[in-house]
Amino acid sequence: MKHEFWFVVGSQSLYGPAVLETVKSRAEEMARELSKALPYPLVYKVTAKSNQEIKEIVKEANFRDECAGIITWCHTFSPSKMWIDGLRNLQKPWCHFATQYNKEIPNEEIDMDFMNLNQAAHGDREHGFIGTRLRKPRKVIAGYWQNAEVQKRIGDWMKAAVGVAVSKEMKVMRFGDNMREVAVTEGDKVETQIKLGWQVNTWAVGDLVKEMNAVTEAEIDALMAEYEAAYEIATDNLAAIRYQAREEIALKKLMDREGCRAFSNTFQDLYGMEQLPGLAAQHLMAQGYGFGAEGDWKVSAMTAILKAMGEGGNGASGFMEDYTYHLVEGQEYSLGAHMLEVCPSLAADKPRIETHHLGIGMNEKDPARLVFEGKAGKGIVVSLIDMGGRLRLIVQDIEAVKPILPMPNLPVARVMWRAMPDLTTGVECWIAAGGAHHTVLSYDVSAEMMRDWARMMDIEFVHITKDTTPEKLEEELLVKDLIWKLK
Ligand SMILES: [Mn+2]
Repeated sequence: MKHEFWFVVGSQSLYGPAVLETVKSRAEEMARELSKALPYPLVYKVTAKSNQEIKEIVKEANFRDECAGIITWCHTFSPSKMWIDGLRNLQKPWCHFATQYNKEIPNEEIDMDFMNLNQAAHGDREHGFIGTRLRKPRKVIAGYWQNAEVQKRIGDWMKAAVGVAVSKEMKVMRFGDNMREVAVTEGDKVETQIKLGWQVNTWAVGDLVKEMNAVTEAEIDALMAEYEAAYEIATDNLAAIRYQAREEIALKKLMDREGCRAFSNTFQDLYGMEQLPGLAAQHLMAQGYGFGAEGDWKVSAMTAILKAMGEGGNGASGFMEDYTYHLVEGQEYSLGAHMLEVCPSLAADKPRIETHHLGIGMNEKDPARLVFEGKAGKGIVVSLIDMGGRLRLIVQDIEAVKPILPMPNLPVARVMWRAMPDLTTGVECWIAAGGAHHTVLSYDVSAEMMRDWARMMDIEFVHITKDTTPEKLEEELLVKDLIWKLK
């Protein structure tokens, strides 16, 4: 799907054709220039002057799949009663860009004609009022349209809006149910489909085994060549790697056939399989598929959504799990890893393929997996939980470091980070908010993008930052619990 955004510029007929012609040509120029700086094209659509024009463009925006959202701006004044019908019916993400064509007030040139043409300062206030009065979720970005930081913020909002489009089309393929007795990986799939659009359905492990048996040696040879190019083979057990290739090919075929871009499985249900998919799941994640272990379909879909939002970014997003802490004073860190399945897009260096014994689950033979250290840098961890009747998205700012210990006997990929505001306060806040042990860790999707995404999806958002205190958070959670019950 090629995504684009539509530029809808507000005005009114009062000004006469000459002014409207200027507005149109400037809006076209701005859309053209902005498209060069933004991650997705901004297409100028209309200078809206009437209720009918606005209704028509909104109808089209709702209907066209390629339209991932609209950006509105009022070059002149644009009376807001004529926006009511359109905005009430708008089903796509909306950004109100409060900007103006000119950067400076021209000292000599400014007169009443200039004032009538360049009225964004009051046009955008009228426009903002109706958005607020309608309680319509939208992003407001103010600033000069040629400013790089402003353009970056619009670009980030676009990525969040693409996350909305991807969410609405999300299909998750499940093999096996949730790990027995685990609570946080559960959730109301019907409510989630209503709210986020996700289609979460199950396929028999036997279907996967059947597909694996149909994979040819030639197909495996081709994927082995890909592995050899991308990773360092650090095991003599090539049969184990070939088995993972067989699993990956079968998983990919099944998902592509059904239009799924995420999957989950569980080590408690591997009938007919020799190895828990490790390398297979990791290499699929590297291609943009979402994954959640132990039946965690929520984290699986979120992984795919963050990967889509970060597309073109310089970092990465991947399925993660909080494993263990280093609690030495001054060196407090979380060690994140998983049994096998950590996405190599998080890797600082070329990952190694290793095979090791795995004692947990129905695993019969030593599974091949990628082992590496995660990158250093600022990032976030994200958890979506079901609060019973509603979803809560929790985002915590983190700072990843090069792991401070080599941990030579740890047979899995590892990422080490400090949660904000500090490790133990951060843990207190995370636990108070109900955040899961499974997360999506991202270096290139920001907390602001996740806030935008949550607003567009109309779900609760909790952000734990360097300034969060357990006391303030406790109050925030109490208030939000009440608000979301009233909603
Ligand atoms: Mn897990």
